[in-house]
Amino acid sequence: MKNTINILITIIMTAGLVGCNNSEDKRGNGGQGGLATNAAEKVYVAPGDHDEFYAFFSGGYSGNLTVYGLPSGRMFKEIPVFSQFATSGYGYSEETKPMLNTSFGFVPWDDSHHPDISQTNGKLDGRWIFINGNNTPRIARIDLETFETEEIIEIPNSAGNHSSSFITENTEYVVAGTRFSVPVPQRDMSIKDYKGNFKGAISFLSVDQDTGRMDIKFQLMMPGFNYDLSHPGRDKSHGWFFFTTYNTEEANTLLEVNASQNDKDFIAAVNWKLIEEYVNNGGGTKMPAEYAHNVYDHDTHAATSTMKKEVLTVDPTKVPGAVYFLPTPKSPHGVDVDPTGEYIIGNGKLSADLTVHSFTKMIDAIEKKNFDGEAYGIPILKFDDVLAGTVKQGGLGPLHTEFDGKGNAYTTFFISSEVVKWKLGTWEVLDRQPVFYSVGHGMIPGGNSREPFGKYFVAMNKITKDRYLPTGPELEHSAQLFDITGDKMELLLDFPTHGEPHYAAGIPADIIKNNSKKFYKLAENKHEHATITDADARVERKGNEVHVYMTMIRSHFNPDNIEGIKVGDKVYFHVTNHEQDFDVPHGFAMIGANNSELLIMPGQTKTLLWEPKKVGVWPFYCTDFCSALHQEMQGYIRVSPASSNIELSW
Ligand code: K7E
Ligand code: RUQ
Ligand code: CUA
Repeated sequence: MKNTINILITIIMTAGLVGCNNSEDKRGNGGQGGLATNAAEKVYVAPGDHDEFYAFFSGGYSGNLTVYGLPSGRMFKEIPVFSQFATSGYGYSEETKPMLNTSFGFVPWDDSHHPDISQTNGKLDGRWIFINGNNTPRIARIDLETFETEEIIEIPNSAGNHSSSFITENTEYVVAGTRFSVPVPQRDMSIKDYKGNFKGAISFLSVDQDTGRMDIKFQLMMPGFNYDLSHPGRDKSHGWFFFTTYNTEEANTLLEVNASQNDKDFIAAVNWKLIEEYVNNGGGTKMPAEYAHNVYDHDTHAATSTMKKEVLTVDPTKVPGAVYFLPTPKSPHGVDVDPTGEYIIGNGKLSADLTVHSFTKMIDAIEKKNFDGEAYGIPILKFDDVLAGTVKQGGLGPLHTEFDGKGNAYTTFFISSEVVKWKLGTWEVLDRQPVFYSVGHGMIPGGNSREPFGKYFVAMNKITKDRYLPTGPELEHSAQLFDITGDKMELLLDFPTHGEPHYAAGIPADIIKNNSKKFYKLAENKHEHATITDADARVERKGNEVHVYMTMIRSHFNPDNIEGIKVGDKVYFHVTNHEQDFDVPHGFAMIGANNSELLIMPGQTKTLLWEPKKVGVWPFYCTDFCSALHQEMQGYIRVSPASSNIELSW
């Protein structure tokens, strides 16, 4: 057993090199005689034309979300979520700083992995997109009219918020599962006492259907395994949620070896409807827990952060029938449910085969109470009772599976660096294509819904090596676009991605593009420091705080000369953009300000804090080229010594 593990580990460690040495067929044309002009035509979006799909890529360690067009592979936007973003001043402006507040204080960075788009009746509806922060456990909701982060909620009792942020088919819940089990509540205890004492919290966040507001409805306190990924049941399995586990050995050191002892770990099947009912009837235990809930309001153009004090926890053994374990070979990473809701696919990352469980068989086995013992009071179903089939010779190191809605599944293999297309039900391998190199997730637009749009498959590769012009030791990751409308997948395009996109979510552009916000109405601006008419532009002093109520329009600021500011003052520039037109932002930058600039959209107010340190006359200017007279859009602040008694004037 140990030998097998060591061999697998060696293979895993050399995986990158396998790709690199594969120099014969670097173009990835699968021997089809060069990338056809056909491929170029298929990805060509003529100037002025629009792409057919939006694709939202997680940023991994960039903490953000990037927006691409498919099939062109053009990047349109980076949406700041968990990380400060100088381009727009997100996390720097006074209005957006509260978004990054946590119970640990201001945490302006995270590691974002899995975006998922809201659904109604199992179909993409394009209202919101959710994404997880892995490091300091958080879930964010981004509004798809404004493409702005509207809400971030911290997840207490969690660490490594990885089996997140997947949603149920009416967006009833967004799920956040912990990868690292931890002491609950957190306390000072010996790490050696991990086994049996740490807990794995799986949180179900309810989503208000009008506002999108999230709230932690309950936390299921699972045994101390690692909950790696999750997937909602859908259609016939709607009401269930599936989670992969690894480290059911509960090792606390050298997991590489110690968590690979068991031949099988589990997929945990959670009947959330049953738990919801239990909780609605007063079940569960409230426990103290501190976590931040941050909400951005598009009327006030500002965020507020509230610290919550309590969370409702549920012990799974107190709700009979709520949780079962499905034995699944070889440290499964991804778990994916097909569009019919029948097949639950475990991607055992140390395996060559894929294990597919049957939802129908699972329900039968549960009814017959045919169990194979239990783990911490949770019944374990018999492997053979729930097995639907095995996909043989799949490749090596399966990670994630997507669906085209036509009965086919596409699994990514990290070690053998390929995508394998196979048939649901017959488990027959239909096609395999190399990717360059070492793919993580794949994505088919709508692949997480009942109705996938099975036209393209995007492979998100971890290793780029020779695919682009070299840019020093660090290269951007590479995505590859395949046409999957034929029997064989056809590679169309390579394009670079930003940060580390673990996963992506795609949606037909038609569903959201016509709702996209053009600008904010100035008359509806409810910012507490908005300056709606030029006559209200002014400067006010309160002790050493100075508030500048400033307006901007092509191509000047009002006021643009201010005197009477002193060293030691805290100057708040509340700047309102008076433009009322699509795509006319102005910027505001102040010399020596250590918190980036502001980029202010038409109708919006944003605030920059400046603490002048030096006496002098200091310029500020607009940072966004906005008109032929953009270079004229500037002003001066006179800063006098702290002892001066010059009056404010503007
Ligand atoms: Cu496989 Cu975070 Cu979904 Cu990366 S995870 S690949
Ligand atoms: S200016 S157009 Cu700095 Cu030439 Cu930008
Ligand atoms: Cu306003 Cu440039």
